[in-house]
Amino acid sequence: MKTLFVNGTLMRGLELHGNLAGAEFLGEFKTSPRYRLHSIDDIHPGMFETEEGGVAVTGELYRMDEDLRRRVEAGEPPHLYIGAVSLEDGRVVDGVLFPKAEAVKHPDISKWGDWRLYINTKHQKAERPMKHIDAEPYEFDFEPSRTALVIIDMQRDFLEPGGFGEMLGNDVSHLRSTIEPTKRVLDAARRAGLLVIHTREGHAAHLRDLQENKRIRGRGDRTIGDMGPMGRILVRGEEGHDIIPELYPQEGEPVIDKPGKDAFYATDLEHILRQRDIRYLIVCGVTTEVCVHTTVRAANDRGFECLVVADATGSYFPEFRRVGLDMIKAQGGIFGWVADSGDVVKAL
Ligand code: C5J
Repeated sequence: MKTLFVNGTLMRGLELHGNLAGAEFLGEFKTSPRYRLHSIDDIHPGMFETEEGGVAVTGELYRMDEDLRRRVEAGEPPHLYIGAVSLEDGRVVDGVLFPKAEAVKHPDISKWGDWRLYINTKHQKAERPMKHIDAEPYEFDFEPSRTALVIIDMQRDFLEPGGFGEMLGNDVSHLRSTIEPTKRVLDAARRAGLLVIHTREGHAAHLRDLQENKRIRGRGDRTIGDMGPMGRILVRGEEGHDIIPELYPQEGEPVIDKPGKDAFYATDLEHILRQRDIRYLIVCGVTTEVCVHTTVRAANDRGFECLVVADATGSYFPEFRRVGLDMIKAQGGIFGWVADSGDVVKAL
């Protein structure tokens, strides 16, 4: 089933909506005020996204099956831009918009007769070209607008000299070599407008979200919640728990605080991805065989197509990194794809 937003209200039952016959009316909705109505005396309202100003556009939401949606779209004018549209209730849906450039060329869109705006969850191939990354076991095809970069646990305690990881006797240089490639992928993703998500492994200060098995595992002198070299170990808000400065999240980039290895477990990661209709994940981070692997496996079972960036993931045990990557791409990509950062950046 697809959800479709029809620009303009109170049109139900009118001839204008003939091709919506059979769709289920869900109610009236408004866009967040970032759109400008483009119309001649508001008789034929269309809209395009604006940088500033703009208004909330009211419309009706319909649910329909794939066949009906195809029929509705077949009846629409060509050259419509498909892009993300924000609704007032916080959802972002993909939409068919009147492109600004076209709006300038065609000040009178009434030449298209009973033109109207649809916002729906369908993606028009011509307007959303697939991109390709040279990857293993074979080319990774993805739609940039449905792709998120997920950077796993690039936290000070894991990566920095003097942190918890090093305190346990690990050689952090194996993880630090991933910083530069990850930064290049991050910069490219930001430039390409991808959704960027960061995760951090850790627990609330009260530790009520810390499973006992995790707390006692390893039988070390110090464990999660105890004082470590950079504050309480793996506790949110402590210095060591935070993301390294080189890859620090920008405003608006979700940071997922996860109590487990799997970034989907006890977090709103899946909700955030579904809300943006994300289907493809480009994954960087540490450590390859623990949080990266666990998250990629969980994502794969949820239907996401995952590509792990080989030189942007690391382990304290280089052998585990190598085998971890082999396991992802084995058997025709049983968990996903593997590519180098250079190829990812080139494609983005
Ligand atoms: C992560 C860990 N992030 N190795 N954690 O992999 O405990």
